[in-house]
Amino acid sequence: MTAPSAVKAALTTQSIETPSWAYGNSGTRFKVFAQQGVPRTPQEKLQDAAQVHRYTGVAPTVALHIPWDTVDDYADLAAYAGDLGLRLGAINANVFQDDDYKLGSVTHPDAAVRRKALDHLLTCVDIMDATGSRDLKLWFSDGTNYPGQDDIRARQDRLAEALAAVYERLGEDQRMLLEYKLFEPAFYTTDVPDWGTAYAHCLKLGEKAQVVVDTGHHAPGTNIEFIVALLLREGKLGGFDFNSRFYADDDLMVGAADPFQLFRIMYEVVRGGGFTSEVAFMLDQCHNIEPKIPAIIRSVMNVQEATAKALLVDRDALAAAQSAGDVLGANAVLMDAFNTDVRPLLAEVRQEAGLDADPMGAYARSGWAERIVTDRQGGQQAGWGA
Ligand code: LRH
Ligand code: MN
Ligand code: MN
Repeated sequence: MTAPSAVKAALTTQSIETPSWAYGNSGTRFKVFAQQGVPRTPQEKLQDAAQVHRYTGVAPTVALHIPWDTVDDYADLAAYAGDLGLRLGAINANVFQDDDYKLGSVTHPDAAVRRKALDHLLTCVDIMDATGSRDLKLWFSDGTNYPGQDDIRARQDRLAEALAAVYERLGEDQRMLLEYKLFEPAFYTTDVPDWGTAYAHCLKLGEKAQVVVDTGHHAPGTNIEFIVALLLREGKLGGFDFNSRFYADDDLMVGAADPFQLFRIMYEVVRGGGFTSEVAFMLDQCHNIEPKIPAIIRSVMNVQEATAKALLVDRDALAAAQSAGDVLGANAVLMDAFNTDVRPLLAEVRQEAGLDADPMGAYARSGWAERIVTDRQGGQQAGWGA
């Protein structure tokens, strides 16, 4: 096993970005269940995010979604975040919630709609300039529902054109992260359905274009850790949208459905040298039926637990077993780390950082949940069906 002190030191360098939309009400196409005390403004979402950071110590940045988090002055919002001990993180563009986008956004057959979508993406880069955000996260719902509906190849050409225009606009220290998703809302073709498509576009664009892996965006059974290993090898893994799923894009708490998969992913991150600020560890989740702030705290802890286990893997012993062709021995090295209870180690890491050993309990005792129920009447929806 790797020495606990080295694991602890590495853990203190990890940060996990929480998404503004996870703090608001959300649901499925069938029903959005309103919860009491949810934020009414982007500022109140930041207040809640500050609670997550306060009790975990590792969630200092918050991703915004535009236009869900529209404000008049983004520099002001960044300053507000700063006062709360936070920074604004990735800017998520939204070109999927306007009637004009029925047949697509940047791949739409009508040039006027494509222009409107591109203008939004460029506005998002303006916002990044104001907030100091490094990353623009691009996910396109674009695709078709019926064979023959549109020209698959032409849509790739339109996509490439828009991506190139956004890439040109990026500043020196800014990046664009291209997110793929197999299906939904398009059910026949999706224009960026998989890592290969995202990778091909990013490769052409250049170093500032990177692929983002949303763990809920694959076909069931896909070996996500393989994708992670490959993208890291190619220097093209920009980050993660973490969540977990049983069926499709369920957006459940990361590590809830399959903690072993999360461990396998984090092991490839550690193995591939991706445990750096170059790989953004972001959550992309919705808490439809559970209280939101504790769910996000739990999610952050789940990522930390998987990371701690991945760091514990005895890589020398693993390499020795692998080169000796010792199949069972190699597997045992990995499983030993996965089966280690890392909760005491993480409790120590927290205490050494001056935090409560038990973030869930500390938050529950803080009274914040009761306070927001009293203070915030008429909470806002996260974005879906708003
Ligand atoms: C698409 C997606 C993408 C969006 C978010 C709200 O399914 O994962 O990241 O920005 O959901
Ligand atoms: Mn996502
Ligand atoms: Mn998704």
